Amino acid sequence: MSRTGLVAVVAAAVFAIGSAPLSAQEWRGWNTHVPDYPNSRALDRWGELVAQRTNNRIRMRTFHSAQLGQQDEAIQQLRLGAIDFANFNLSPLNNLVPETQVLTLPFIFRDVTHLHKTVDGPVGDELAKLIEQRLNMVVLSWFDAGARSMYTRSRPIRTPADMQGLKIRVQTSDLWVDLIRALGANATPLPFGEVYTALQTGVIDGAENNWPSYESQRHFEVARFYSTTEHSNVPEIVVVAKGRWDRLSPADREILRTAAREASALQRQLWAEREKASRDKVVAAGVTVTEITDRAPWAALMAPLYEKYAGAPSMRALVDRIRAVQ
Ligand code: GTR
Repeated sequence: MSRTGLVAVVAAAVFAIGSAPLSAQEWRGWNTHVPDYPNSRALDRWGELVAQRTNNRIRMRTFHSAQLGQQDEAIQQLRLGAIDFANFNLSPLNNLVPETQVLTLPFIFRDVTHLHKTVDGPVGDELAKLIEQRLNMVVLSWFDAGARSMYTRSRPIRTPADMQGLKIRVQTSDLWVDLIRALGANATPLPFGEVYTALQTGVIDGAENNWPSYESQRHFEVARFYSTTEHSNVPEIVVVAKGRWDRLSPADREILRTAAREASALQRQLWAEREKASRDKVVAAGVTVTEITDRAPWAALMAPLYEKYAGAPSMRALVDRIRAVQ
C-alpha cells in the first residue's frame, strides 16, 4: 500500500472510532415525560455521559413523551429486552414486587431527606436486588417524584369527607386502588396518557399527582382544584434491561452506574426547581390551591392500608427500618 493510501486508511479508522465505532451499540430508552421535564433532561444527560465515557460505543437514545407506549407496557417490554433502559415510577411495579409497596405507602417518609437516605441506603439496595431478581431489570439509581396530591374538576377537597363518592384516577396498583377506597372515593386505574381526556370528558372527577406532572400533562387546564394532601412520595427508578447489562464488561457497567448516579443528582436538583416553577405556573393560570395543613385525619384513614400491605412480619420489618432511617 502506498504511503498516502496508508494515511487514508488510518485516518478513516481514527474517524470511525471518534464518531461511530463499528461495534457501537444503539440503546433505546423509554420515558413517559415531555422533553423538558427533569427526568427527561437527566436521562438525556445520562446518555451523553455514557457516550463520552465509552467513546460512543454505547449510544443511548431516550424516546420521551411515552412514544414507546404507556408505563405498564414499557415494563413488559423492558423485561423482555425489547427496550434497553427506562425510568419507572415504583407504583406500577407494586403488584409485581410487593416489597415496593412499602415505599408507596401513604405518609411513610417524613420529608425528602428521609426519602433520599432510604433509597440511597441499604433499603434501596435491597429493593433494587429484588426488582432485578424478579423483573429482569437492573436498578442503577433513584429519581425524585415529589409529593402526590389530589386534584379535582368541580370542587375543592378540604377534608377526607370531600372525597366521598368521587371517581379518582390511579396508577395500576392494588395499593393505589385501596388507598382511594379508604378515603371513601372510587378508584379508576388508567394509563398516565389517558388522564387528560378522562378529566376533560368527566369520565373521572379527579386524579392525584405531583406539581410537575399536573402542570406538564396540562391536567390543570381541566381539573382546576389542587389540594396539597401530599399523601404519597413514591420514588422512581432508573433501570437497564438485564440482558443488556449482563453482556457489558465490568468497566462499562461502572461507567453506566456512575453516570446514572450523576444523572440522578441532576434530576433531584432540577426536580426541586421544577416543583416550584410548576406550582407558580398553575397558580398564575388561575388554579385554586387548597392548602391541607392538618394531615392527621388523612393519615388516620390509612391505617387499614398499613394492616393489609405491611401487616406481614417481613413487610412490617421493612416499614420499621424505613422509619428508623435518620
Ligand atoms: C408521574 C410519574 C410517572 C407516572 C405518573 C402517573 O408523576 O413520574 O412515572 O407514574 O406520575 O401517575 O402515571
